[in-house]
Amino acid sequence: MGAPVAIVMGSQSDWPTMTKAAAVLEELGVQYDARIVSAHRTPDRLHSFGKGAADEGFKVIIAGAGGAAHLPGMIAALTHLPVLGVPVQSKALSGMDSLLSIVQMPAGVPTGTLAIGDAGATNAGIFAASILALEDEALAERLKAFRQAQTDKVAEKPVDNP
Ligand code: RP5
Repeated sequence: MGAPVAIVMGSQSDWPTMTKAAAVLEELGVQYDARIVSAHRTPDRLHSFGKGAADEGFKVIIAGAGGAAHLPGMIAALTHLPVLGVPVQSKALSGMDSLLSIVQMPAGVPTGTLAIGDAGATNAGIFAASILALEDEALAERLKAFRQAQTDKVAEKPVDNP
């Protein structure tokens, strides 16, 4: 069986952000396939990816793009699979452009929208894992352990030089 998660991004320049989604999926033992699919520079690749994603065996798609970030919404228009959009932090407008491009989808074509930048990419990975965990008990256990370990790392009192 192929990877259940596709991580797609508009440009090579998005990878330093999107690698955060990949890293957390690796930590949770979830396979992914990472690809560059540009809504504007490779529209034919976008169309064939979106149309073929379910047949390829993907269950969840994480899509990250910056600036005029049409990639997540266009993929959502082409597939019934859940699409999690990551607004990549742009240079000119700090990712506000990316965020607004992804979040304001018309009714009927939902795109889950995460935070701008690294936190959004990490959370997209965790979110994808929690969707898959609905039907994967072992993954659900790994996810619970991951969350518990995160909780356990938070000290009750602050120190001067952590
Ligand atoms: C978007 O334009 C990409 O998702 C990227 O965030 C941004 C800039 O792309 P490059 O000019 O760095 O390739 O399509």
